Amino acid sequence: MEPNEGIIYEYVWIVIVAAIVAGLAASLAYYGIALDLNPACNATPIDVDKVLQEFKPGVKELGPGIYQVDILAGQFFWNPNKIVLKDPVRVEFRITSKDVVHGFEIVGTSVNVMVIPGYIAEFSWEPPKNAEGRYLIICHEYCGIGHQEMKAELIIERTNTLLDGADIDALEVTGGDIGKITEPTYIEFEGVISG
Ligand SMILES: [Cu+2]
Repeated sequence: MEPNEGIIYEYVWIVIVAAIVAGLAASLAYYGIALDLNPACNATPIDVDKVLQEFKPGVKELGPGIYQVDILAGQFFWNPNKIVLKDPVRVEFRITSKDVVHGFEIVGTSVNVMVIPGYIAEFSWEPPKNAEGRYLIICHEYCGIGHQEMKAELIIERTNTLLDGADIDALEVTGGDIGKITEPTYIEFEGVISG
């Protein structure tokens, strides 16, 4: 083979590789721009007003030591972001998201649940009897640029009045010292997801 012939083959390969790269880039541009097919990283369009008609974030005491905690998650907050529970025996959580998937975790406990827009995650948690003080709540699903700032706190106060009572067996918490949690169920909001 002549020396020139080798250089021609080099150019041919450069042109072929360049054509493949250009073809891939053009197909990405075509799918993204012309067909509007993009990775599923957009926020779910939620009718937040409709959600808030049914869902009021906050803490309700249902009975002695029994709490219902309704939490709204969003980029990048938990509402409420400070939860105070006195002598909790059982906590009924209801959590929803107004935009993307978040992850609700009470650090150091068994509470770790996905939060999905358009759905209420319902589960209950029996905090361990010795749980007391401040617990950090974080988001454990990457949800955007402010994800690491998505924090809240749970404060468990103990007066021991419940524990001093005769009905101590009723307060027995099983499942280790991180608390017993039920499997979350996801209840769909009717007609809040648009498009
Ligand atoms: Cu997050």
